[in-house]
Amino acid sequence: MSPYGCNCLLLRSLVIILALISPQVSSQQASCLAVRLSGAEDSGTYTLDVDGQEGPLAEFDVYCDFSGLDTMTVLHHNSEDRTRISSGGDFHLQLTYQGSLEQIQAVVQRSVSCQQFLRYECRNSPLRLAENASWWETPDNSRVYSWGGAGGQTGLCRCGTQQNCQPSLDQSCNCDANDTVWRTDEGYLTDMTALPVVNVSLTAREGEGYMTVGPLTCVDQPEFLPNQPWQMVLGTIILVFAAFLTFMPAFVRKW
Ligand SMILES: *[C@@H]1O[C@H](CO)[C@@H](O)[C@H](O)[C@H]1NC(C)=O
Ligand SMILES: *[C@@H]1O[C@H](CO)[C@@H](O)[C@H](O)[C@H]1NC(C)=O
Ligand SMILES: [Ca+2]
Repeated sequence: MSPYGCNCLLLRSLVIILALISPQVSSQQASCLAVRLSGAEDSGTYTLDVDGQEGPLAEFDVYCDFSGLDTMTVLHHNSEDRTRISSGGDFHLQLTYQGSLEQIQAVVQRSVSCQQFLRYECRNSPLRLAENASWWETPDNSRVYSWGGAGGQTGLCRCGTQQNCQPSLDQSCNCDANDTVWRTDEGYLTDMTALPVVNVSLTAREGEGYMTVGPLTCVDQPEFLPNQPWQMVLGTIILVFAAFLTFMPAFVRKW
């Protein structure tokens, strides 16, 4: 029996609802969202244990971005600067991430979406994706012959999927113009089964260019962040109801 002398089905239901809505408490958070829900307000580097204490993956540091409504996990690598490529021949950019590929893939798997920026600036330097002259590799070492913004379509850059490459609309990439004008092929890779990019290769290169590969950025599951109107309304109703139960026991006893 409760202090109110009722069996308090309502009160018990309330406790259960509150428990479901409030953030889960654990020693090491599994995601940036969990860090945020535990009260952290400032974006910055936080330590995650993505698969929890029982899971085999070790803790590692990520950057959590709390600046927007979406909670973003940013996974940096060692080669985010724009890399100048002046000599011909083969070019290979190997990326090393803060965290192992297993840890990063675990973040990807628990995210709603992930993206990674890929840009090639070129002068007299075609990508020739359809001829398998350029590609990037996935964590399981498959080669992807598709550039940023092309939605994974093989042999194409973004302009190729939209048929608006310059100067000729039927090119696959702007860089395939292979002329003396500086051109750019860029966009985001978004295929969560293929990310992160582990390396980028250009073979039998000509001309000059710059390669840029951004960090991997993932959006956390929204779960119960009170950022949606219905959650705020529900939260308010529960608070008012809880206050009512606390301060008006006499009234409650009649229930
Ligand atoms: C690109 O242009 C250069 C010189 O303009 C030429 O030598 C080269 O063969 C061209 N490459 C391709 C793939 O067409
Ligand atoms: C690209 O990275 C993968 C994984 O680290 C590695 O196995 C592969 O040899 C690399 N490719 C090249 C061309 O070095
Ligand atoms: Ca673990």
